Amino acid sequence: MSAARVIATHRRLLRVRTEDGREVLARPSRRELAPVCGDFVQCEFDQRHGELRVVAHEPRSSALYRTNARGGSELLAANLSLLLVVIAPLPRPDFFVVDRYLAAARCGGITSAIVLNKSELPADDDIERELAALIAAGYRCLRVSAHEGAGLDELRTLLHGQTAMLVGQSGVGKSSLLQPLVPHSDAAVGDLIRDDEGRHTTSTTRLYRLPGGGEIIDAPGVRDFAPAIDRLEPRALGFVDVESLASQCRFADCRHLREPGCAVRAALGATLSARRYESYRRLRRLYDRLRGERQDRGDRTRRR
Ligand SMILES: Nc1nc2c(ncn2[C@@H]2O[C@H](COP(=O)(O)OP(=O)(O)O)[C@@H](O)[C@H]2O)c(=O)[nH]1
Ligand SMILES: [Mg+2]
Ligand SMILES: [Zn+2]
Repeated sequence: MSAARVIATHRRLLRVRTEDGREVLARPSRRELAPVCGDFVQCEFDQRHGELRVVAHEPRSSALYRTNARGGSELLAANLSLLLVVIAPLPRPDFFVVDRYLAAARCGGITSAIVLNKSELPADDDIERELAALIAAGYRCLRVSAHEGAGLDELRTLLHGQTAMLVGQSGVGKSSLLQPLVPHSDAAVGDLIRDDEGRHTTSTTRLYRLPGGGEIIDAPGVRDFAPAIDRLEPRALGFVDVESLASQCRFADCRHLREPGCAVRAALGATLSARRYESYRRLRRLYDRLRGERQDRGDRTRRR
């Protein structure tokens, strides 16, 4: 048995870095085992197939989960210390997606920050207003330009010693940011392959070592993102600004919707941005709906 690190995944196919520094292909040994990028794993050599088999993974210090198309929880990456949510003036940011990434990070034990790339392009007032709201909520925001190099030293300093992951909509420049950060990375900018559903995506999630110490994971771009609901802390769903107000609500189980004596609603428009609250409400609705559906499924299974 030998130790390794999962550095890339493409469905069930894995690339791992072994202790002697080789990068080799591997597959999980059993169906139930689904290692992800960032996982520390134990491997065995399968003589019959001439391939490495991952037989177990170490406990995860943090984890980023999403809700998949079937409403289930799906692990995207493990052992991250920093989630960088990348946006750009173009394509236009969807701040509801940004909020949901920040919530997933919060509930997964991962620090997060916002990176505005293509900062040499003008950002309109809407974008500036939303960034100001996120900074007020306590998030750090870096302005960088992969093309012109602005802000990259600050980004390098932030990344030092971290295991970070770049997430965000396709086209914001995640892969472009990798190139100055990881010299000789084979990060393919605009490297498009067709996935099973015929959509264009970058092929894999991949972990790179940073020259100054630390690691960075590039993930395929997404159009939408929702955190896994069973990973969300029920009181504030990972919204840090809601969380800091929730202790003052009259009821301990306040959902911050229509309950009397709600400190979150009382702060609306003052210390809590109306859009952040709307974003919280949408996630709350999804949370209640998916939990309801699970309850129904559970009831049906029990009746059988
Ligand atoms: N103007 C400008 N364009 C950029 C910058 N960074 C990346 N791009 C462009 O944005 C497009 C998408 O970049 P890519 O790195 O593939 O984005 P990803 O989908 O987030 O990985 C490419 O055409 C890049 O050349 C930047 O700092 N400024
Ligand atoms: Mg990319
Ligand atoms: Zn409340």
